[in-house]
Amino acid sequence: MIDTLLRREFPFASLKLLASARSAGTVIDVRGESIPVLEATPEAFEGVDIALFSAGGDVSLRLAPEAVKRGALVIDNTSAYRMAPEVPLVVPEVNAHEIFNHHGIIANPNCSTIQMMVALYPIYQVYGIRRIVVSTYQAASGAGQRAIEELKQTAAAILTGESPTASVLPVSKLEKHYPLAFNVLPQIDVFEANGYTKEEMKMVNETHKILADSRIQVTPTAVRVPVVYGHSEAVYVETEKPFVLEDVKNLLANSPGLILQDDPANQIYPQPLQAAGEFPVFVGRVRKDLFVENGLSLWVVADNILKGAALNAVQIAEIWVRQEGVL
Ligand code: 2RA
Repeated sequence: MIDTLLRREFPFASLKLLASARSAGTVIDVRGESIPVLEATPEAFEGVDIALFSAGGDVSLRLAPEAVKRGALVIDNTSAYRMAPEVPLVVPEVNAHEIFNHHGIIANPNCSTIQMMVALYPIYQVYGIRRIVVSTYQAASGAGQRAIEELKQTAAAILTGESPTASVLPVSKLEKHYPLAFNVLPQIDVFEANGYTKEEMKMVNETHKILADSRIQVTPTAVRVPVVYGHSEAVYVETEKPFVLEDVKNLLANSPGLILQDDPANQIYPQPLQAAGEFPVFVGRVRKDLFVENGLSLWVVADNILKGAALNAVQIAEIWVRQEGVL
């Protein structure tokens, strides 16, 4: 988050770093200035204009209202408020106007939904979308630093002939764990009663809320793959209106936040290793279904930590600052 603020040259006059009591006292160097990390208490939000929250849903539920009470605009990176009707759920390339309908809190969507929305919104606007079938290939970093460490440890164990042990993935709070190295785990977050995981249901519900269209039939399968940074998605859509493939490619090539990387003859297509550390969403392998009249397949890749989290939050803050002259 700090890195993104600096890379985007966000116009902050001062930066306050808040964390749990355990992390308070650490000093972080920002632009050559040593900034102490303070404990996140309700009073700590006094004088804060914009509060970027990314410390888990419980912390957001406890402290976001305190920050709002003290005059801050909260941009929340957790799932705590995403589906609350009075809280806008914003992907700036799609529904930036919602930023101005907030009541103190704006929610940042889940990473896998954000990149899919950036890629699909131009298509939705021009052709309409009836149905989305999406399979994700999600990086370990989506499950946190411990998951990254576990991926590296399990890979090292297998490569040296030891048996890998896992205690974090697929879901740290559950009892059963499986190694991710040289493996693929079709479970991200806990299962719901309908057989879908929470991550998959986020893709359904958040798509409906962001596009303000709950008629779209979304069928997701969310999968963790042994990649450190960068989520990939195989997205299949059925549009309402017929399309010409070249027109769709041109549309995607000229849409905000998107880079078209689609040149099969030269083996050009998005890859997480190349997308890691980058701000845009990359789209490629754009092709027409062989059998279904309005069927279209896409391959969508983005840095889940940047566009899927920090960058999207900072973009929301940028728009707010620009329009409101807050700072
Ligand atoms: C994941 N969706 O990749 C999560 C992170 N928000 O597990």
